[in-house]
Amino acid sequence: MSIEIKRRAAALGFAATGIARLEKNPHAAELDRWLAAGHAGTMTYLHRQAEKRKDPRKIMPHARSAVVTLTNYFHADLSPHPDSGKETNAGSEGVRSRVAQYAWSSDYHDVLGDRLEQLASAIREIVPGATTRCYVDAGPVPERELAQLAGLGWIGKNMMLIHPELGSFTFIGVVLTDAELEADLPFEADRCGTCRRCLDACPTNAFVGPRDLDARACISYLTIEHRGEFSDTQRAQVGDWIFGCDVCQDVCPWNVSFARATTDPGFERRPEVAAPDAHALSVLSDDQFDRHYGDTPFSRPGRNAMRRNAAAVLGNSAPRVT
Ligand code: B12
Ligand code: SF4
Ligand code: SF4
Repeated sequence: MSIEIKRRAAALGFAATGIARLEKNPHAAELDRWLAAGHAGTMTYLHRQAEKRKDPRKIMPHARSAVVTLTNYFHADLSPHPDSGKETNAGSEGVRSRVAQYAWSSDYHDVLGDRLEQLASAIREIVPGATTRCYVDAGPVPERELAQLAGLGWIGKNMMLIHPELGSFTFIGVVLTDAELEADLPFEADRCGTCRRCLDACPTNAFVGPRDLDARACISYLTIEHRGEFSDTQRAQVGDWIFGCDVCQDVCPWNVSFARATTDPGFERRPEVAAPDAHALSVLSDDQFDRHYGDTPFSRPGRNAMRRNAAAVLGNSAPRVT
């Protein structure tokens, strides 16, 4: 059954699929410690969901197995290190504004949501009577943990799930089911070794240590999850990132050596999200924003936060008067 499920997942376009038996999260203590340290900032939903993340069997009645998928979204662009002086995505006014690659196409929640539903229906066909539930990003599912348990890769020091042949520019999608499926072996090796490039390259020093990110200082959190205005410190931390941040993945040798451009038609590059004009974005009306970005990841922070981000990037690009 497991082999047939993986075959169907590959036919649907998933780059890799593994199966984990649902058990208590072996890293529940790490999650507790991370939350207690305040590293989740204002993402209070992570506190509310903690019991389910610590024991994913509680997410769905009678759940036994997790079918875990990876989808490659890499666009073959390793943005330069901020100190390298190399320019990227210069908009019409010559202002450099960067967007994390996972957002360069249509909203992955929609694309993968549909694809996971098709996989779920294949599972119900292969295992008659089985029930299923699909998750991508939203929901109380410890996705990276399950991917590691399903043998898909290890958790890097940057906290990303790294697949040994795909790298880390992947989305994780999960189908939970009450079917008893033959599970894969967890990926036990830690292939980071003595490397610490991601920790040293983070522009805001957001890593307290290996696999310990204080989200409050992470540009991804600031530009996507943070609500309200930026403090002066936060505005400066954002630098030229208008949405998300890729630095701790761009420098990872596993991406530099192994990541290959996606050929997935669901994740074709859309210029208006991949390289937005910060000036134009900073003055968009509600209607214009919905028209241009309603079906993209920019809709999560929404118009006001994106205008705030654009204004911060523009401010950071202006010559400083001393
Ligand atoms: C909240 C969140 C964020 C927050 C906090 C990030 C963080 N590091 O926790 C913010 C907004 C900052 C964020 C940023 C990003 N995110 Co995010 N995020 C999430 C979300 C919704 C929950 C993650 C979470 O629970 N964090 C709390 C920490 C403590 O839990 P954890 O990350 O699961 O870590 C577990 C393991 O590390 C394990 N563990 C600890 N020590 C050890 C040691 C070993 C040996 C092992 C095996 C395990 C282990 O214990 C932890 C608890 O179970 C997930 C989706 C989901 N439902 O899981 C997406 C998710 C993790 N994000 C994702 C992405 C793509 C990103 C960004 C790359 C986006 C971007 N380019 O801007 C950045 C990357 C930043 C980074 N380096 O982590 C992807 C990651 C895919 C992948 N291949 O890993 C996910 C899985 C969404 C998806 N479905 O694809 N994100
Ligand atoms: S996403 Fe950027 S800011 Fe966040 S931890 Fe990685 S390098 Fe640092
Ligand atoms: S940059 Fe180095 S330490 Fe960081 S995740 Fe990649 S291999 Fe691991």
